[in-house]
Amino acid sequence: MRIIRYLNDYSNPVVAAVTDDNKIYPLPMNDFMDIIYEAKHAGLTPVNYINELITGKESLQKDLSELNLLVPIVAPEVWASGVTYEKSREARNYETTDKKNDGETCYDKVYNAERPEIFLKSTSTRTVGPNEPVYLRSDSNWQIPEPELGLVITKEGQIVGYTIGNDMSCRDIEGENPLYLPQAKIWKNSCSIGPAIRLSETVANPYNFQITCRIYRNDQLVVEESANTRQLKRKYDELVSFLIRDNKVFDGTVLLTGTSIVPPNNFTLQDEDRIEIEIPEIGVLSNPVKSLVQKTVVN
Ligand code: DO4
Ligand code: MG
Repeated sequence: MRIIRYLNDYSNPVVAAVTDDNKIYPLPMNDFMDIIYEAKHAGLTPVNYINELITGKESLQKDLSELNLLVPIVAPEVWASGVTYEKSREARNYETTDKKNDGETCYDKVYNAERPEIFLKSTSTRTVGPNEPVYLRSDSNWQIPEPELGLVITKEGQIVGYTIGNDMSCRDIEGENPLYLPQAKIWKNSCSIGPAIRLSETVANPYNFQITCRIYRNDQLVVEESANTRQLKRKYDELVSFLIRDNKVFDGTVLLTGTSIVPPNNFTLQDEDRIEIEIPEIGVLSNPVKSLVQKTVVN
């Protein structure tokens, strides 16, 4: 079972459950976390609670593709893990100019260290949902999407759902100096999540999500790559435990788990590209790409 948010015909946000046969049931809650709170209060699992609510109810007479989908949760903060896959370590080592002749880079070290790399990726005002544009920074010439599994957690660190995240990244800015990480990772619309949250109790093995990224330019497929969460070096609970340690974390925080998909090194995103990230159990997160460089109009 998945949870979505969409805008109804009166432009009001609605939270809804999507059952395994793709039927959509609007729910009487304003927020994903309300489902978790109310199910707990009723002594039921979220799925059993929703099933009680929707039994005998009419489903929406619409297909998912007809809905104006929103971020599935207005996450106060999105955090991200880095260099959790071998592929990411290779890509970071390729782009960094901070090379060591005689030993490990900071990326080799963090890949092998007990403490993972965890960084603040986004806040609700910088995070967009399905079909909203992700932006390109005006001061970078090497920008890529990072397709990642996102964990939706409570403030105690319980994983209550899984979503898809795009950790938009500037390889040249981070490659110039690892201390530029916040600028390489955070700007307007540099993070997207969605299109749904898959309730964790409905996932048999979260270390077997197949993630596929497709990038289209002028409607032509220019990049298509896949990876699987079984390649992850860390455990989800391990990443969460470092995030919540001595930290104030909000209910509904999203923690991205790192990328194992990196487009070819000569690839950079362009204005009007379209990025699709698919995890079959969750859906397809699709975002157009818009440049923040002002176009000069020549008369
Ligand atoms: O070290 C920089 C961040 C790497 C990252 O975002 C990832 O591995 O997904
Ligand atoms: Mg990343």
